[in-house]
Amino acid sequence: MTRPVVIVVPCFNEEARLDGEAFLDYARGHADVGFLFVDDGSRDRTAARLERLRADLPDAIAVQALAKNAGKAEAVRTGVLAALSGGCECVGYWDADLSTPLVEIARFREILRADPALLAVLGCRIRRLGADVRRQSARHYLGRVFATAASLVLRLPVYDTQCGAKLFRADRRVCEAFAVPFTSRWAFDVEVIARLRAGLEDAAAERLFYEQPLGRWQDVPGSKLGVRHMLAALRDLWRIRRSCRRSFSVVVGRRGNAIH
Ligand SMILES: Nc1nc2c(ncn2[C@@H]2O[C@H](COP(=O)(O)OP(=O)(O)OP(=O)(O)O)[C@@H](O)[C@H]2O)c(=O)[nH]1
Ligand SMILES: [Mg+2]
Repeated sequence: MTRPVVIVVPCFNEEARLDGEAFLDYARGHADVGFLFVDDGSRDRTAARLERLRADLPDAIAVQALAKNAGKAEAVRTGVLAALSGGCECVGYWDADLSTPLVEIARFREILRADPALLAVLGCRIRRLGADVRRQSARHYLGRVFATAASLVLRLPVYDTQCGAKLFRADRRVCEAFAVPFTSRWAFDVEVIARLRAGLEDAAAERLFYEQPLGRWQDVPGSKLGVRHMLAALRDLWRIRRSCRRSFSVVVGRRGNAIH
């Protein structure tokens, strides 16, 4: 598959949730966008469903299978590296449940196109008038606590690190950010941002990212993430904070004032 925009879709036991027609329709209508599904060691019939999709539209759909369940972070990383080595212009990842509708892909790409300094466009779930963004209250408030902690760790005014829809420019810095396995299984999105901003002054780091408020986002039933995973993500965040302090210290040294 050699389309300029490749969207990696990590799939773990998605047999019941996967809306194959939505992906096929989008790929048929957008000749520049292809999908790379990474089957993350699923134990249901996800593999067969993905193979059928690929056979329907082989020039737009590819499938990569991981022998064992490795978690979303590693599934995404494997897919992103494969897409980058295939020579795409932009690579992104998108949750298989289509909580974020595929129509946002074109908008994300336009934003990257319009500003050559940007490396990444991040979907941003803001409940506001004129947008149809619905999250369960408990998940919303837990998510706000996490996102606020993440923005302090990253020293960036990022509103929503965890949205499962992101698009990156195929750039050397992006290759490097995905080159090494993430230390975090549940907060890897934060780690991607931390790697991209490492060694940069805050103002320079801010120019690499754009958060796009989504027009629509819905909680799709069947999420496999619970409170246990949220706590694990907070623990991961703590670990990322410690490694950030090491990499951000390059900036500290130059400015001569400590960052805490
Ligand atoms: N939970 C989980 N998801 C995985 C894994 N590997 C890949 N994924 C994929 O990661 C994506 C997100 O999973 P979900 O279970 O929808 O997570 P969620 O709780 O809805 O997360 P939000 O949409 O951010 O609220 C889906 O595309 C999954 O198929 C894994 O090992 N565990
Ligand atoms: Mg989901």
